[in-house]
Amino acid sequence: MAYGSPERLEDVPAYYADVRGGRPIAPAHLEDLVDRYRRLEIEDSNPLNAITEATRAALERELVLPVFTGMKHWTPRISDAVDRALEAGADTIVGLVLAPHYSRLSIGGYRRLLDDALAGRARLEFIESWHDDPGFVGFLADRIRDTTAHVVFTAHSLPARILDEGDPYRDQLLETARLVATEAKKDDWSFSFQSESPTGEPWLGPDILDHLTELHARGVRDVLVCPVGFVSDHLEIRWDIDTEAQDRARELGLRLGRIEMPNDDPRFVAVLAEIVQRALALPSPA
Ligand code: FEC
Repeated sequence: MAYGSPERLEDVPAYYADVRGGRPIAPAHLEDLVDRYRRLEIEDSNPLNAITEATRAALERELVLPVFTGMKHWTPRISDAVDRALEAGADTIVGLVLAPHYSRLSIGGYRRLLDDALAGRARLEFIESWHDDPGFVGFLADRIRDTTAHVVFTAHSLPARILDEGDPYRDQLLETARLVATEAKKDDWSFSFQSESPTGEPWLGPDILDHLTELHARGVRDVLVCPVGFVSDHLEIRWDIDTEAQDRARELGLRLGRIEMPNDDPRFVAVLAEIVQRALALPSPA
């Protein structure tokens, strides 16, 4: 399962309505979102959904099991994936989200959609989180191992109220960052959030834009961003990091690089396959 992205520019209003779950949308926020997608050149087709499809197809080859894509906020929907799996004769379904950290607001939402669609028609093995999976940690550690820059690990922010609810999201993110830095033998690192939405309530911080300013004030001049809460190139990477954070770094006189995202890298697909095999209690693929 993946977040999903509008297929064409004209889909953005319906997509945003889905993300908002029926709550009102300020026209200025919609205009701003359309503008961000326009600048990513998704006029007639969206390369971001194509990455999810490439990852699905590679995982299917690696597992030698049928793999179906279900999107949280676009098509094919999670319910479409369930229908297709049942039509194909599945009696057990593994639910894997292409996001490693559990929050009730994020993975919990995928799970609710999957449970509702499945309605008990097959056994469900749902993977709640894979933030400390050794293969994933090793994969990211290799992405930062050779850098001499200060590494900033990032993930999507969420409303700060999740902390009062005992949500494990922030702790899991910091755990991934710590494990990756330890494995790569990097002491010079920090963590910040990105992609906060204008919902009118406080979100988890620090936000990466403020964090870059603070790092600059501390004398840091070279930064490598390592997003740990996302696994592919999408709006939040291509816009929030490659455009907005890059602009801020330029203003500050900071060098800012970013790791290549896992996408459908065969080694990353092998990591996903192992996670699925473990959920099924089957031997790892050769
Ligand atoms: O490439 C794309 O087209 C989609 C990129 C995309 C990803 C993504 C991942 C996460 N989100 C999470 C939480 C929230 C919460 C809200 C929210 C809003 C948006 C909007 C867009 C958007 N998100 Fe997203 N998110 C992506 C895109 N997200 C677009 C709406 C406009 C905006 O605010 O910029 C607030 C909803 C509300 O208004 O009530 C909360 C979390 C993740 C990481 C986990 C995952 O991937 O599922 C958490 C990718």
